[in-house]
Formats: sequence, structure tokens, C-alpha cells
Amino acid sequence: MSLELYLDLISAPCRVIYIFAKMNHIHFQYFPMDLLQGQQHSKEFEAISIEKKVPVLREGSFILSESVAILLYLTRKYSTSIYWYPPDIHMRASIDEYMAWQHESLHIPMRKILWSKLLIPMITGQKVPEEKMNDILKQVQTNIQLFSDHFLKDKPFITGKIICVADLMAVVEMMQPVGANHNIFLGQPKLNAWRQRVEEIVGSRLFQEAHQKLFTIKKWDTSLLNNSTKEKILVMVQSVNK
Ligand SMILES: N[C@@H](CCC(=O)N[C@@H](CS)C(=O)NCC(=O)O)C(=O)O
Repeated sequence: MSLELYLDLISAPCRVIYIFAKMNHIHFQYFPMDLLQGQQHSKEFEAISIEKKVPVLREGSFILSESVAILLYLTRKYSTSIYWYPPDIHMRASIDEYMAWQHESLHIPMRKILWSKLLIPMITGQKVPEEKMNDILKQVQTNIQLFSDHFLKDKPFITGKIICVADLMAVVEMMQPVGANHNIFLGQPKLNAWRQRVEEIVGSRLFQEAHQKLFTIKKWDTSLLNNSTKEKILVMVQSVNK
């Protein structure tokens, strides 16, 4: 049964799945999605995702959403090297702790920067008020400090000397603002050194390939958007801005 992955590489939870599958030589059929063109609302996609969100994995009649669940499924199904999700109960608990923490604390604020600094102004022609922008930046600052002090501490990687799934997840999330020319690693030597270590292990070619869409999103031609897609995007924006 072939493994199908429905991903839009503009999304950090999709990039981590893509990079992980490629690094581990997991053979998959790639279904590129375009969220900004509203493809998640198509009848075909709705049939496999009630939430109309990516990433989604499909293997015959087995369908799985949520990046954390997909990553862990891939580690088990393909018996990937144990360092990705080590059996040691404390290491595993630290990864689980990170994965439970990241959605609210990293994914949402990082995504807010991309939307508020770049996509909302591009789509609506209006800037996000400075006060709101400052609140988002403050939230990001607090959470990357927490990541650095609590999860990374003085170790090369989250579980110690070797990379694990949490490092990969964290890096792709922290790259999200780069799409809006906002580099959160500036002035953060420890965090930047960790990012470089992760990128080196991923390999710069794969890292660039996975981030290509994000890096070029600023050139997106919004004049091609039809009204119904624009409306759906604005609904998505409201949920992002809650
Ligand atoms: N918690 C989910 C998040 C999934 C998610 O929010 N996906 C976004 C892209 S990052 C999406 O598909 N949004 C489409 C929409 O809201 O219309 C995961 O980690 O997989």
C-alpha cells in the first residue's frame, strides 16, 4: 500500500513531515497542496480531512492528521533510527513535553508573524496595528527564551548530544517568520548555533528545498485570488489572530 502525504510546504507542520520522510528515505507519494488558493476546501480533500487542514497522511483506508501523530507513526512504521524518538523514558518524556508545548507556544506565534507582517497586508492592503504587532513579537520573544532555557539548556540538542524529532519540529517553526523577512535568530547566538547544527544534519540542500516556497512567498501575486478564496483566507486570518 503506498504512503500518500498531503502537504503544503508553506506550513511548518508539513515541512517537518517532508524533511523527516526524506531524511529517512521513506518512499511516499507527494500531493502538494496550495492553502492560499483554498485547495483544502475542495470536495476531494474534504473527504480525507474533516478539519480541512494539512498535513494529512493516507495509506489505503488509513488516514492520519496532526503532525505530531504523523511523525511518531513514521518513526514506528519505518523503524527509523532510535535517536529520533529514543526509548529512554526521560528523553522521550522531554520530547513529548516539547511536542505538547509547541503548538500553542511556538506554532501559533510564529505563524502570526508571517500573517501579520506579510500575508495580511498583501491580501487586504492594510497593515496590522503596531500595538498588535508588538504583542505578537513579545509573545515570540518570551517563548523562544523559554525554549532556550527550558528545552535546550546548554545541550547541543533537546535530548542531549543527538538530534531528535523535537529539534526538527522546533527549527521549522522558528523559520516561519523568515518568510516575512523577520529573523528570530538574530541576536540569539545560542539558538542560532543550534539551528545551524540541525540544518547541517538535515543537509542544506534538503533544508532549502523544503523552505523554498516560504522563502519566495513575498513574491506571491495576490491579484490572482478570486473573491471566494479571499473570503476563506480572511476567515483563516481571524482564527490565526485570536
Ligand atoms: N495541529 C496541527 C495543525 C494543522 C494546521 O493548522 N494546518 C494549517 C497549516 S499550518 C492548515 O492546514 N490550515 C488551513 C486552514 O486553516 O484553512 C498539526 O500540527 O498538524
